[in-house]
Amino acid sequence: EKAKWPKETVDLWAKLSKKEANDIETIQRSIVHHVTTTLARAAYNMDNFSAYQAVALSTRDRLISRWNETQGQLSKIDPKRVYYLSLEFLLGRSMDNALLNMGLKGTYDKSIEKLGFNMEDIIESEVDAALGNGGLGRLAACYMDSLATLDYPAWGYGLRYNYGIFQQRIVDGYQTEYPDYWLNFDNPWELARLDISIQIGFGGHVQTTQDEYGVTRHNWVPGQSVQAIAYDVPIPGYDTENCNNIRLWRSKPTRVFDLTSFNEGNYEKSVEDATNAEKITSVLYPNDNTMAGKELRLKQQYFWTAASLHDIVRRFKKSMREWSDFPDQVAIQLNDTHPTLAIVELQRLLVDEEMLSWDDAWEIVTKTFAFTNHTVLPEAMEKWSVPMFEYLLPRHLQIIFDINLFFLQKVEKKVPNDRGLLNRMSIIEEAQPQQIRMAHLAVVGSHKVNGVAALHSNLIKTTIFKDFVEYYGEEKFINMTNGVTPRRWLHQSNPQLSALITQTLGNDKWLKDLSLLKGLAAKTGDAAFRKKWMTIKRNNKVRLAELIKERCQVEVSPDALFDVQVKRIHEYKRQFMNILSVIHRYRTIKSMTAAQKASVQPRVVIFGGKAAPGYYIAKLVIKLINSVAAVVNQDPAVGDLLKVVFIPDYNVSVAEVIVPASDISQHISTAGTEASGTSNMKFVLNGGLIIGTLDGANVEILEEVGEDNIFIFGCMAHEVEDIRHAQRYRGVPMDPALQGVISAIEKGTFEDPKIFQPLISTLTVGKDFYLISSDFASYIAANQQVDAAYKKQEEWSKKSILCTAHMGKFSSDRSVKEYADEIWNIKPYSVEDEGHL
Ligand code: CR6
Repeated sequence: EKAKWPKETVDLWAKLSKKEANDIETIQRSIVHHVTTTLARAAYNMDNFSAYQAVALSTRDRLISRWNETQGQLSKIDPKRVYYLSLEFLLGRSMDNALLNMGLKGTYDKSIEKLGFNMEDIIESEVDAALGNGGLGRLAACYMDSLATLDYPAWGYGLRYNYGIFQQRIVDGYQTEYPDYWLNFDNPWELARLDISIQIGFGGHVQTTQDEYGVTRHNWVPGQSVQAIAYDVPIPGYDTENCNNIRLWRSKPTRVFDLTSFNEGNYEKSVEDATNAEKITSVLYPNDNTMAGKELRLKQQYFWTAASLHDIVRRFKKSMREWSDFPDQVAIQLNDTHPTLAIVELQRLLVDEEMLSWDDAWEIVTKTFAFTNHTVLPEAMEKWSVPMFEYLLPRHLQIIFDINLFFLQKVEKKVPNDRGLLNRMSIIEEAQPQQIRMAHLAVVGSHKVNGVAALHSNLIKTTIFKDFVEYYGEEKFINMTNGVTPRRWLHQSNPQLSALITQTLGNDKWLKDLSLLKGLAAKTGDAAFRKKWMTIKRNNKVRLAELIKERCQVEVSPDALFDVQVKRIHEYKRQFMNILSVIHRYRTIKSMTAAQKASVQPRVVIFGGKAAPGYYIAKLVIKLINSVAAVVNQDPAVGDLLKVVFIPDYNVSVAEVIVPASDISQHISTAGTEASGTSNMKFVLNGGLIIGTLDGANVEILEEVGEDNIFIFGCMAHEVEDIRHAQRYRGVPMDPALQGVISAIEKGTFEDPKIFQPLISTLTVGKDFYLISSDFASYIAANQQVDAAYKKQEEWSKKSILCTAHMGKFSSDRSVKEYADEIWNIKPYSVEDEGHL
């Protein structure tokens, strides 16, 4: 089209599509323009929320310019791209982050202030985009920030759920769930691409024919279809013009399909089918580290992987390259097993639709995909029942059986006559009914498999993937230790500390090279610096105390030690052990004389986190925490020596207040169960010490900060099985301190003890699967060391500074660079760098 335009038209377009200026007046104009036209409001009936909307729209205009520029330049260069497939992107709020990353926060601050509003209030009006459960979803969000910041050509692909993770309210101490209506008001951070719509089939049957050469061809004829509509979420990098994309799919009924039902004269059925189509992307499954096995979840997985692959393949085809070039243009990272069907879908497209031979197709597939494993917990391993799968995806089932057949034939050739081995390695589990093991399929269909922390990556090699390591060799199984973005988790959430660090190091380069934080280590001897450091921590504690007052109606002193455990509620994370130790602390204080009490270190124990709605035991833990809090907080014998709070509805924006305010945080999973953890990194980055087991990334944090700056306790991963065995068969008695705590609960110190009986039962000898009893004594001792260390404030401030100073390794910039170099083989392209054009 453009070729036909006269020169003056082309010039006019070029002139008018220049980027907007970023001076105060232009920004104010754009805000007022959005107020008066987009929102159709007048200045006199503006509230904080409409001010937020207008500022968001003005910010978005600037994001879109960068997005267009980046994507336009990249489609010309057409470099190898990485596609990050994740069912969860836990983005949280966008406005503050977008302004900081684009370097516009200061200008917007001033622009807004003169228009009669205050930035902080406006920021508070934004609702979180909560399209994730916990660590896995937030990791995807941190990786997107780092990929954009480092100028990597990368796209995320996910689902646009109408409802994100449920809202949690506490009623009578119990968790209750409410829907998360995050789209009730327009979402300014997305662009609907109504022109990008892809048909996705389900069900039906497979036609088998012979082609002219006598080759058998399979053609899947779906029984139903739905439409996938694209919504794009721009992701700006920090201190770069580059702006990447997350494409989220929304399901809609197809026109064609509506017509079929209509022609059959069944209007009601056509409406029902339409509603069913929309259901696919209606809700995020609220399970963290557990598999629910619901049909709708499988539909989500196929809908999303098929739409994403279609999009990726369409982009590849524009370049007119050979199919064998596909892995040189495309890397696809599978975030856990959730997108494993993409492996099968690509094989199907190449063999059934593009007519490649099975072997050629399979070589392309395995060179393209790589797989990240995030857990070893058996209850989290995805398995799909074969009959259900066949009903939804008959052709894909055939392909999986073929992949498995060819794979097992090779195993048999390498290791003959070992039926046990074939059974263990098979993608199909011979159960009643048969099950598809998605982790095995992901390993077989990928060229690299990684764990998310050193300990975890080693563990998967000796447990769930042991046979695969022996078959493929060590090189396929690697470690990529998780990381977090310092932009959101320090610069944005802890602005005072960020400013102090920049001032101390002389510039803000550390925000793009976190290893520079080590320059802070030299400052531990500087008393004035230490004072500034600790004043900032106290300011952050005051801010958290205000949030606690508002949400829990409890007054806490910012001079007490703030002890935090915020994360999903799960038995393996042992919030139960934490609250039991709090009861122990309570009983100890109660038994003290006034003189003894004078030397107790005051502590505020802060909990937060959601339990999966169907996870009965986890929900009881929340109830116990709240029951203990109710008794402790009003006991005059305890006063400020101990306070306990459960902050409801823990999410990303609440974490941004909690993380900078912690003195000590708890990362106390049974060794070998927490694959990595990422909040541990965020707390230490903000000068908070941690108490933890030798699990996940704690091990590497210990290596970096040194044993004087971390509190480690409990058994090691390799000891766990022996301890369980001893408990079961040698009847090891319960820890005496723990016994005392249990008796107190059973005596009714905290509400009707009958309520907590199922919880207590998990501890009785032989059943204490998470080893609360055997770790209890060392846990109590470690907490006493924390108290003693905190009393020496000068020493503590040095530890706090050293913690931050040694966190360089845990930037997600380091993580994505390792992925880019060792798995994806992609290079950065900076959009300003005209040399690439
Ligand atoms: N639940 C791990 O449990 C890890 C994240 C991100 C988890 C956690 O230790 O830090 O992934 N696993 O790698 C899964 O979600 C399966 C998580 O968030």
